[in-house]
Amino acid sequence: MAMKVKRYEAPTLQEALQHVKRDLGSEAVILQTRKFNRGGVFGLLGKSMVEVLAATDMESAGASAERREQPRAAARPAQSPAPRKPAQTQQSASPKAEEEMRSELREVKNALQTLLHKSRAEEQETVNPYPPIFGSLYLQLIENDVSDALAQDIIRAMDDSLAEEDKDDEEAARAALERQLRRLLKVSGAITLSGREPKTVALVGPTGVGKTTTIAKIATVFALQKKKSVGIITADTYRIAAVEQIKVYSEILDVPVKVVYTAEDMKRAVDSFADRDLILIDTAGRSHWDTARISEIRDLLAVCYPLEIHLTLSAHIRYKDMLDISDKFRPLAYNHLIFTKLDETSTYGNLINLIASRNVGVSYLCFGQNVPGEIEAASPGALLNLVMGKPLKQAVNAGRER
Ligand SMILES: Nc1nc2c(ncn2[C@@H]2O[C@H](COP(=O)(O)OP(=O)(O)OP(=O)(O)O)[C@@H](O)[C@H]2O)c(=O)[nH]1
Ligand SMILES: [Mg+2]
Repeated sequence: MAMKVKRYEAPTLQEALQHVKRDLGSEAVILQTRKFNRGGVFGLLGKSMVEVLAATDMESAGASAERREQPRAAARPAQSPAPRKPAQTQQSASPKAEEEMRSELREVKNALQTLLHKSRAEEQETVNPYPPIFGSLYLQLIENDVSDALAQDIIRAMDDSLAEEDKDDEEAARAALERQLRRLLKVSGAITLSGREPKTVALVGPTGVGKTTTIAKIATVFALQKKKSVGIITADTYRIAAVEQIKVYSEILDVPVKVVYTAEDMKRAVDSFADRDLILIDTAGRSHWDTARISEIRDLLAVCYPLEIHLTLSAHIRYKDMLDISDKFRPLAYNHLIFTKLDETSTYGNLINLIASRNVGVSYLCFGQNVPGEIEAASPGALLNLVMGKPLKQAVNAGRER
């Protein structure tokens, strides 16, 4: 005789038992019941469910299925074919058959016991040890596009950093989250001038991300607000309009601009700005797949070391593209990140994902087309506000740390 063991899930025990009865018949033996949570975050906020393990012998299961299929036949025994032996009649089975059945039932019970031990052990490993506030903070990170892996790392680190008695305290949990985010957020902030030598800063990156606009914004901050002497060099001679664009800004700002075509030109231009506080170098936008053109930029910049190289990225692109771009521009040895077009997205988790995966600090955040303005030196506070879903302007202003 073969046994049939099945697992049933339902929101309540009653419903689960109804399934068992319908499926296996009323002779089914209930071997185990347990409650568990389905879905949610780390098993939190999930739906409470009941699991029932039930067993019956195949014959009675078959009989019950047959009874379900032929309810009328049972009501009219005279017209029906010879009925199958119902499960109850097993009482009249031979002692040998009965012993066989008992021994099989024992085997099934043993097997089930082992299985249940295993699943309990697994359950204990996966059951969430975190309090509900951790679940809602985790959701907040996910809703803001922080990657699942990073969000889980953050929650785990929060858990490690908090004393047991503080874990249910919302304020303590939020403070722990802030600490973890600040730990991850590498920020280099505004360009600092080094003193007697001019600080030389180049912006590189994909096409149309806002390099030229950002150079104009930075030039404004230093030339007009900080009253520093600034020189601009453009190596973007690829598009005719590019030179015109930078010349317009240079006239408005009253900042000299030099156009360079070759490495020798670049060297001369940098030398000619030796008396300046800040030299800003604009480069042509390059597709990150165009390794040959990225190498051209590297050759041009090679003559003006030491310099800071800021990889400029649009904040609204996919995380995968950010990773690809940050990889493909590596030959340029960039040492800072600028995020532009923050105004063209509403979630900022990607910034955190990228910063956490690259050992490069963020210098500036840009959030509009207007020059001057719509640029802010990056700060942990601003990034933190952004990733926690504060409105953009509020986030960057509140993040200002002077
Ligand atoms: N919304 C928004 N638009 C921006 C921002 N920065 C630049 N732009 C716009 O993006 C477009 C391209 O800006 P550019 O400064 O020419 O970009 P680029 O990286 O120099 O472009 P290439 O030199 O062609 O590679 C322009 O329309 C800018 O006004 C920003 O922070 N937010
Ligand atoms: Mg440009």
